[in-house]
Amino acid sequence: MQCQAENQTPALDYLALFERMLLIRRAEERLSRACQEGKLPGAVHLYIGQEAVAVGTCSALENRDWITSTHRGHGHFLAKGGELKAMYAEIWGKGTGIFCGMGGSMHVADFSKGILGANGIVGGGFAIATGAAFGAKLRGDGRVSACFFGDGAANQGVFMEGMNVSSVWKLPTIFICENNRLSEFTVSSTVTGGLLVERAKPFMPTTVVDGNDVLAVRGAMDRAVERARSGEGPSYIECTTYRIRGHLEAEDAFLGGGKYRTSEQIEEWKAPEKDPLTRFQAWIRSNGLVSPEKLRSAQVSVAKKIEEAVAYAEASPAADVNLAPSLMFLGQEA
Ligand SMILES: Cc1ncc(C[n+]2csc(CCOP(=O)(O)OP(=O)(O)O)c2C)c(N)n1
Repeated sequence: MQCQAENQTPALDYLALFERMLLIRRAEERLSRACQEGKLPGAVHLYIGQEAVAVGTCSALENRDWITSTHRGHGHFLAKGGELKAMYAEIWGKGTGIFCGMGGSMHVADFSKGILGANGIVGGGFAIATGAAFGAKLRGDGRVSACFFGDGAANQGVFMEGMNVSSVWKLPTIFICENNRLSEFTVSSTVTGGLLVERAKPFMPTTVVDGNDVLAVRGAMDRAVERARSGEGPSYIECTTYRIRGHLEAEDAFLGGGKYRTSEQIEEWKAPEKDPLTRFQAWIRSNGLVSPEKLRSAQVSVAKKIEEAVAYAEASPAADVNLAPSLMFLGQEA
């Protein structure tokens, strides 16, 4: 399978795109290992197989732009410039984590990078992203607000509310559906009527792209960002992709031997011509866009970064449980 290079910004940094996808992949493989070793205090939902969506979209955004994420949020966090060490420490439940270790995997956020947060509430990002877009519109600051959500989340009513408000007020919201065909332990087509893209069409321009092709995603995002910044309003981008890992690590314990997909299907999506990372690497190599040496040194530097972050998380002090009540009442003291 080829990567789509049409409508691309000439100045695209292919190595940076590759490195960021690689960082997300390797960081999550390491999380999987840590989970199997019993080192993580909470659940992790891995993003492996969907990296091209986070990187293709976030690479088109500026630091000041907003994103809202999902329960499967590590890729979004890292793609938008979140710090790996702070994310790992959070997932390890340590005081040096981005939320002092009190939130875990489903609450990684960094407002200074425009990351409004992962979210354990399926569909929780629709209203937050729309609100951030409304704020940008009121201030006229030119910021864009990108909302990641899964095909399962598209069955939440607030999806329609977010699209409606974004449409009538011409808000700079970009709805990014990661259609990985699965919703927890359910095949989405068994619980979803019609095509998701049809739900967005009455409100805004829509596009369905190959979500495992980082350049196709980037091209669609560039057009949506341009439209949002110029005040024309929202866009909907549906990225077709596939989740390689289970809904969450330790899925087998939940399923108790039950199955909701075949191993052949997983293997099919892991194939080099479908996998977003190996496919993009093959494409940049065969087109002579990045030298094999640079690709090798990217592998080395990413591996080093990950081990440093693991060491940092493991050496950090545990979260201070006394923070729990003060965080809870923080908003009520004012
Ligand atoms: C409001 C709400 N309902 C149900 C759940 C349980 N739940 C967690 S993830 C999930 C499936 C989400 O599917 P999708 O939006 O397609 O995201 P994906 O897991 O495929 O990334 C469900 C039903 C939840 N966390 N929040």
